[in-house]
Amino acid sequence: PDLMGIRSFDHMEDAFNPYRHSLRNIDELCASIVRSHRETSQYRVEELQALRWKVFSREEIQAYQSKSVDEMWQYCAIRLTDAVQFVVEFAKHIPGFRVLSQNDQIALLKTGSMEVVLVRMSHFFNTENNTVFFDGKFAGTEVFKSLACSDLIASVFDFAHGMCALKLTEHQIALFTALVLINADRPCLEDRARVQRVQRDLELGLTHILHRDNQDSLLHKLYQRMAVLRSLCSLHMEKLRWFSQRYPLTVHSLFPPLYKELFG
Ligand code: MHQ
Repeated sequence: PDLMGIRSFDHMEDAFNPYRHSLRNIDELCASIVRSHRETSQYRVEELQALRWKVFSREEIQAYQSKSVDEMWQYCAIRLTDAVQFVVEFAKHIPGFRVLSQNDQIALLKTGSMEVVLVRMSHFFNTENNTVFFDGKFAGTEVFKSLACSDLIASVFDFAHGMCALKLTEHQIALFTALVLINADRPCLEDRARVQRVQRDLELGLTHILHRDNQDSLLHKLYQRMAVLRSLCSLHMEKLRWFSQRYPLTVHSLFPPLYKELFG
């Protein structure tokens, strides 16, 4: 009877404050994701701040512009893959990601890693002169001219501009990118229910920190950005198909294996 009493007391306390237990877990989840985000961010904020006005010279821009299409694609694929590698590291540190099957982890990375790179890119973006930190200096859209996909580049820069306008904190970016990655709507998932459970926890986490920051209205805007991300990534895939039809050998023998594994 004593044991029963203790049990029912526990139960009553739970019923009195149903979120007490889960809130502590959510706090821990948020803290862990923020830590993972920090540890896997490619550059440090102070580092980039110091380089903010280091832009490419006219000669350097001309050098990028006079590269051939396939040379520039290969070059950018390598830079992009570097950034993706940090995102893979980030994913591996998210508590809910590790528990998923290998196949589901790969399926989520295939669709989500590029999206996370684009969200992170807004951190390396200078809105005052519309440049992004690329290859050691800040580059405008003209640097990417020889890729021959100016529509994609313009959309990616627009997206970065829009993200910057939201002025997200480091915590908000960490939770948002985790949620971009762990999305139960992605194709080819084996255990969709499990991904859904992790996604729900992350949604609770994001809602929780937005509420704490007094910015509940951001949630809706962030979901809107997710839709834009999806269209940017299908445009990227479309360009890649176009490119690999013209330069199959470049993709086959010169693109980084990870890039081919995720996007090819
Ligand atoms: C990183 C630095 C960086 C490097 C490369 C041609 C191709 C493979 C992809 C930047 C599609 C074009 C990329 C170069 C375009 C979407 C790619 C080309 C952060 C990310 C960033 C700025 C990449 C962003 C996406 C770019 C512009 O630290």
